[in-house]
Amino acid sequence: MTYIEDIGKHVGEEVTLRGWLHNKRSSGKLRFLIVRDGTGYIQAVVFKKGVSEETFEAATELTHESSFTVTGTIRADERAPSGYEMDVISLEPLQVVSKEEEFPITPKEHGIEFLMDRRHLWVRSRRQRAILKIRHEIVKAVRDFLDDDGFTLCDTPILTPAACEGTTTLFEVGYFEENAFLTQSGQLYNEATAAALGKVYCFGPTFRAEKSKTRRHLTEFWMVEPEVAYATVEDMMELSERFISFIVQRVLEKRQEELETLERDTAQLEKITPPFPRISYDEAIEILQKKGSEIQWGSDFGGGDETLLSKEFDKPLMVHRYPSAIKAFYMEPDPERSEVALCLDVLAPEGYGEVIGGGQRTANHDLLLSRLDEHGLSREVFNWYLDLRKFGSVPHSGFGMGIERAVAWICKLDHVRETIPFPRMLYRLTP
Ligand code: NSS
Repeated sequence: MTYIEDIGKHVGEEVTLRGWLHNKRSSGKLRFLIVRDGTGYIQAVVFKKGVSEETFEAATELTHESSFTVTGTIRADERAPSGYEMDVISLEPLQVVSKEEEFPITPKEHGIEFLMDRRHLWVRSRRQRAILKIRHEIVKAVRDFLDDDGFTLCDTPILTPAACEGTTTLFEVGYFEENAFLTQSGQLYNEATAAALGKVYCFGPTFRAEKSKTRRHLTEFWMVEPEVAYATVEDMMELSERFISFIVQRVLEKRQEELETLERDTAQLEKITPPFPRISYDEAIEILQKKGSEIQWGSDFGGGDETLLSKEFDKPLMVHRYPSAIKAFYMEPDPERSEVALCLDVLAPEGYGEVIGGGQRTANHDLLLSRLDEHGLSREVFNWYLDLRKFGSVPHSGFGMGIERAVAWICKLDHVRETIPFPRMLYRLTP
């Protein structure tokens, strides 16, 4: 079987491609078919005198997104966008899209809801394909980086009895006798496996019953979460900058063509190398107030504040030591200043905002117990988690990176809805 991505190895040979009609142009005795097979695009030229009557007729009748196989000889052509063209010998339609019900997505502008309703067909477009290829590259880079850095993948459960990131965004599941929810994060379980294996990560779908309808929020998203025993928040900053830089450089190396399809300014991405700027929450508040934001010390950043901050820097910005009061129950307080937590957020540049959230976890049993109480969380449900503070508790830290936020930034997309094959949002469950 021959795929378009390997076509350069077949110059001068007769090959058969199996694909779909991306586009067609006719001119007298010639039919120019743009064939796509998922791996690439190539122009196939049908010359009336070079083929049977049936093949010429089939090429003439072929409609947008019809499926077919086509056999021909491959020729190098400098003018062709892919560098190659096919001179068609024969063509066999498999399923021809009826002229009465044409493929709904055409080169003309469609509204976003129209496209989202047809996401199952929209994924075939050149632009969506480029985004999904880059998403795949990012996922692979994430795994390669962590695997080569000594991390062990430890999958964490999706069905859980407890909240990790606050009770306001929990998805309830009615099946078990006790309360059950879809996981918001694998972190709590990572903390257990980190005490067993040292450096671990989980990477799976996570769920937030977000009531917010923003360009950064999905209700179902994929998060990669490394967790390291004996690590501090400073270690996490160092890990974050190496991690993000590796991913961006890998995409630049492997996905030039797709970045070009998206017209991504790659000069911005080339700058993404360690070290990244680091500022405290206090300093961030000062910057924001100088920029005219109304924000006061003690408030969490809104999307607008994050955008303002991340536009100030051309590398990801690491903000550390937020007020404990606005962070999750498990955050370790700064021993020098107990009102702030040893946590970090990484804000992507070009206005993208938070891509990573994490920090150091409370190691002390009694402190953790009082935090659970303050947050109205059940001691019983967290019994096993408290155990980790009874049996060889150590300082430990980790973070989570949302894959869709990373894809949106690296591809420079307006909204996370295009970063995942089938997005789930407040008002979107289909297709
Ligand atoms: O809530 S986070 O800030 N942190 C955690 O869940 C920690 N328990 C992770 C950890 O330390 N192991 O979420 C982490 C990241 C955040 O920076 C975003 O990139 C992404 O997860 N995230 C989201 N992406 C898309 N949609 C939504 N709703 C969303 N929420 C978080």
